[in-house]
Amino acid sequence: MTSISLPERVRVFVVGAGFAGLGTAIKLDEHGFGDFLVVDKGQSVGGTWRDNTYPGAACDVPSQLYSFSFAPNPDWSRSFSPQPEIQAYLERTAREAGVLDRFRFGVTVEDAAWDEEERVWHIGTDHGEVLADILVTGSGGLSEPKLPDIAGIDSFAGEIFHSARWNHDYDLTGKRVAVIGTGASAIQIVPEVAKQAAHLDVYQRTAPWVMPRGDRPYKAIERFAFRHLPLVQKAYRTGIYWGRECFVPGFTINPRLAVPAKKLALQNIERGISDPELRKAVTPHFQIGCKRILISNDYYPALDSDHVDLVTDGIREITPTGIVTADGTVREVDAIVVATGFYTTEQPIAEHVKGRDGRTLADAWRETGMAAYKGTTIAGFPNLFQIVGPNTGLGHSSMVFIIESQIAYIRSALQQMGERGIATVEPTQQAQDAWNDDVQRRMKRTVWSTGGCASWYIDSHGRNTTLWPRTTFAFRGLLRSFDLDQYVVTRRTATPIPQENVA
Ligand code: N01
Repeated sequence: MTSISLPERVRVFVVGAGFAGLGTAIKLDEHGFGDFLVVDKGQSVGGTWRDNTYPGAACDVPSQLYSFSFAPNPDWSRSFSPQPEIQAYLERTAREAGVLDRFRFGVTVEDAAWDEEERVWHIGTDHGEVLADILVTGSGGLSEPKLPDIAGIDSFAGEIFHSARWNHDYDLTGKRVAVIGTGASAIQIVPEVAKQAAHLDVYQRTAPWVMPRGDRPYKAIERFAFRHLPLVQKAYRTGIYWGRECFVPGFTINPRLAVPAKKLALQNIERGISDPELRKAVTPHFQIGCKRILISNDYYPALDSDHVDLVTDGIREITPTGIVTADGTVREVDAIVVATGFYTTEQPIAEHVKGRDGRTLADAWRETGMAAYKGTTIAGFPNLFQIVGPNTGLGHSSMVFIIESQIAYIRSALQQMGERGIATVEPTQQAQDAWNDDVQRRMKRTVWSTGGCASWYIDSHGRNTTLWPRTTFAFRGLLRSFDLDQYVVTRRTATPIPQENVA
């Protein structure tokens, strides 16, 4: 173990140094709450953008929306940013904000338990324990790779790795490669691997909808304007933001509004693929929007290449040398890229966070699935704030907008706690239930529920506990300031404050 020193106690402990943890640190610092610690098991800021380094990794949300509102990036080279640019942006933003002295990298949080008597979080890490009044988790909804439960997967003797744990030491040039999965990661990976591999098999379980990617390099004049005329960049961002919000009714109210998108996606198939059989095999059988809509100009042409095969028969097993499909066909390969996604509805961190009565978040969610108040705070877990918590995900716009809304809510909570001498806040069960009832009521008519697909948005109870079923500005409005009247609070003297006294 290297000698990383952690403070014994901090006011705010933040888990994760991605957009969520970094944004929290910057905003807390700016508002005078400098007594915080951010830890991350990785070696730098960046989170998912640090971990996903696969060839072709890029953002499918426009660059202009994929930055903090308070730290615009004039250096984007394209309208959709490649991963290295996003990572560089996050590293630079962290440096310039002057907060990195309170970050510790290479530190893994092992557990966190609320001590009701002392009213403090005991956070166990692989570098010792830290006490904190407030615990903020920014560990991400897409951080734990999910390996498929395929018979014999452990017996494969060639090279095998997950898309989020790319082995850059392994050269795919001239190899026989299999990619399992056809989600957002796979469709970025396939065209790049196809350029290198001698042969590529793409294992598709469900054909996704793939729209054209309106990506282009920024012109010199645009880049000049972004650097020297900040209002121009702001206007770009605002225009893109509102354009994207116009998609929301197509997801949440009437999927027929998405017909033009479907037409574009069908044209994308026709343009990219010449073989009628292959066109049929990649045409989805569910409503567009039910699963995340993907964007690519080179995925279909890659599939159409002579040395690339799309395999649609289910996988029966993996042997030491290849993959066997349900029809008994054996395809030998040197390497397998597993692009099968992440744990989303059963977040691994939930097993490690223990609330007031010693129950973990996973225990609290076992019966009902993930649930929180405003996607951020959870009954039974005082002074816990979860960024990108239940029902905060988006299909149409930037998660950075959601993250900033949650950070504003947390900051407002800290401010009110300080001003009113409050030691702990915890949402009432009633407030949490009412919030989730409303979310689930709205969810019923969305394309995610009615579109005829199985997706990672839906948990084992059949509930969509990942996505936000309204506009992002509605979310922001609801989290604008901390609504103390929906919380059980205790004063620093340990005497509960009657609700009528805190509103
Ligand atoms: O993962 P996924 P991902 N046998 O879960 C298939 C974000 N992201 O890493 O559709 C065979 O979407 C599975 O098949 P099916 C984005 O939010 C963002 O691609 O379930 N196949 C599917 O095809 C995205 O949604 C960017 O039938 C199996 C694939 O694996 C999220 O990350 C870029 C299987 C998994 O797709 C996750 O994307 C990339 C099995 N046993 C990703 N198990 C941005 O640009 C699963 N599959 C912002």
